[in-house]
Formats: sequence, C-alpha cells, structure tokens
Amino acid sequence: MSDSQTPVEAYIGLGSNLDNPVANLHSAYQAICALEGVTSPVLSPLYGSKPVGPQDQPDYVNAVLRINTSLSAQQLLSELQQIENAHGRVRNIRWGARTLDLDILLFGKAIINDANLIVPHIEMANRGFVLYPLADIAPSDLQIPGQNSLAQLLAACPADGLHRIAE
Ligand code: A4P
Ligand code: MG
Repeated sequence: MSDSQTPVEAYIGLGSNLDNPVANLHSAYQAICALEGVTSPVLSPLYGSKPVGPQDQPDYVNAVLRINTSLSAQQLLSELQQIENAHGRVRNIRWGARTLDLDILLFGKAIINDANLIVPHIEMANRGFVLYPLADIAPSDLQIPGQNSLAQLLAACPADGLHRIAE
C-alpha cells in the first residue's frame, strides 16, 4: 500500500493491436500523465511484437511507462481500466485482440496478490515485449520483487521478432 506522502515508482505495460495501435499508445500515455497523483513519466521506445496467445490477430505495439505515483495500486488499476474503457476496450477473448491493454507490471517493491490485482504482473517474466522496453527505462540493477533481477530475466527471454518501430 502506498503512503500518500511518498510516491511509489511504478511501471505500466501498454499494448494495442487494433485501430491504430501507435496512436492508442500515445493517447494512453497522455491520459496517464494527466492523472492526479502521477508525476515524472518516462515512456520507453515503442516495439512491434508477435501476438502471444491466439495467433489469428494482428501484431501488437508495446511499450512500458515508468511513473511516480501517490495513488494506491488499486486506485491506479481503477484509473487504468477507465482509460482502457475510454479507448473502446471490449473484454471478450482472453489474450485476444484489443484496442488498449494497460497492465501494472511493478508497483515499487510491492508483492500484491489481491483477487483483481497481481503484482509483479504474473506473465511479465515470460514476455519479451515487456522485459525489453522495461530494460530501456529501468535501472540496470532492477530487481523484480519475489523473482530474479531484470538482467537475469532478460538473458532467459528470447526477443522473438521484437523490433523497435518508428513513432
Ligand atoms: N489483473 C490482475 N493483475 C493485474 C495487473 N497487474 N495489471 C486483472 C492489470 N490487471 C490485472 O485483465 C483481466 C483482469 O486482470 C483484470 O480485470 C484485472 O483485474 P484484462 O485486461 O481484462 O484481460 P486480458 O488482458 O485479456 O487478460 P490478461 O490475462 O490480463 O492478459 P494480459 O496478460 O494482459 O495479456 N501479445 C503481445 N505481443 N503483446 C501484448 O501486449 N497482450 C496480451 C494480453 C496477450 N498477448 C499479447 C499482448
Ligand atoms: Mg490486461
């Protein structure tokens, strides 16, 4: 739980593979920056990536955003879900195509196992489209709470066609 006096450094994964993904990510970035209680945003480069999960969907554009926030993790999740909804997000197929997906990857050193929120994000260690942009903006010695260092996770994770895209 965050203390409103002490901002927490949080990392958010952004993904889209429908309806102009690059524009969706930029618009989501602006919306997150405009939230009360969010400061010091740093956005990674944007990456093109092959879909993980069902293959009959377009390639994704992914990025990772670092923020400082005085919001609690639950407050941040709620704000991110409102931004997803405002971007026309429809929830139907698990891991299916989406206009915008915003996942809380890390929330300071917190380990959260709530019914609606698991942090660190449960799949992040397996996903190049998370780890490579995270490494672009995180300290080189970042430790993933309850897991290995980011460097160790990266060494074990193939880039799998991941490529930076022009913005
Ligand atoms: N939830 C739990 N923990 C978190 C968290 N740390 N951050 C809950 C955000 N949400 C979290 O998510 C389902 C529920 O997860 C939410 O109600 C929230 O309470 P969702 O976004 O509604 O559904 P989803 O995204 O389809 O499911 P899931 O399991 O979250 O999927 P992921 O892990 O988000 O993966 N391939 C590429 N190349 N790039 C991608 O970005 N993304 C996905 C979706 C699949 N394949 C992809 C990509
Ligand atoms: Mg999600």
